[in-house]
Amino acid sequence: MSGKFIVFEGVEGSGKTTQIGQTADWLRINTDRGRKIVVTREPGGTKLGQQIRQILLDDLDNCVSYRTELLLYAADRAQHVESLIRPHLDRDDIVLCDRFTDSTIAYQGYGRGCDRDEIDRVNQLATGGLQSDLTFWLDLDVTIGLERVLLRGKPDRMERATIDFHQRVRQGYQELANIYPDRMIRIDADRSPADIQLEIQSTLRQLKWIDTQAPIAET
Ligand code: T5A
Repeated sequence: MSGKFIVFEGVEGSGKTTQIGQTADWLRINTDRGRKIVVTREPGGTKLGQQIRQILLDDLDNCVSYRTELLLYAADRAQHVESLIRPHLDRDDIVLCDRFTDSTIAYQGYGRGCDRDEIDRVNQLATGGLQSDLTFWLDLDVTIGLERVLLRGKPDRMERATIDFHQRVRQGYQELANIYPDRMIRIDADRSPADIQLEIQSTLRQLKWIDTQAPIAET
């Protein structure tokens, strides 16, 4: 396996989707020619995952127990890793993923209070030990993120959780960033999308597997 796996994490509305799109466009121009850039997400990166995503997010009447929720995210991930992420990494592609295992630790662990050892075991089972090469944590005050999400329309099942829940999730990310400073990079997400993108590009330019001659794109 020689590809690279870059994950974007953060609370609701922190701008992950926006930044992944811009990063993919920039990488397509600025990495070695012929290197494929793949954009995917959790939950819902595969056909089966889209059905799991519907159960987890859209069905507001469905009372999902916390342990069931943990296992559904893990089932989505197992399918995603095996059928999409690993095959692309094996082909030397760069995979950009909206959320991965840290989301489970932050949301089901810190947010819901599920047991951390149980989460680690479930994550290990789902990923076979795959970890990101780099994770951008877009850090944002949860109230700002939720306001952005509400402006967009009706909140989903997770977005409807209490502010306390979302604050615990953010705290979870903070603790993960403290524990894994080499793999997890905090990005202040309370700035314009253009400024955030410049910092992401600047970080990627310092990595050996990006063509460092490439200029930072004007955004
Ligand atoms: N989950 C997921 C778990 O509980 N456990 C798990 O293991 C996993 C994998 C996923 C949900 O599942 C949970 C977490 C989530 O609750 P989702 O719909 O994929 O659901 O939710 P998010 O990943 O949070 O995606 P969102 O689309 O809600 O947020 P993004 O992608 O972070 O933000 P984005 O880019 O869509 O932007 C949101 C809005 O803000 C604007 C955008 O234009 C958009 O309108 N915006 C900005 N506005 C001002 N300044 C900026 N810098 C902005 N950047 C974007």
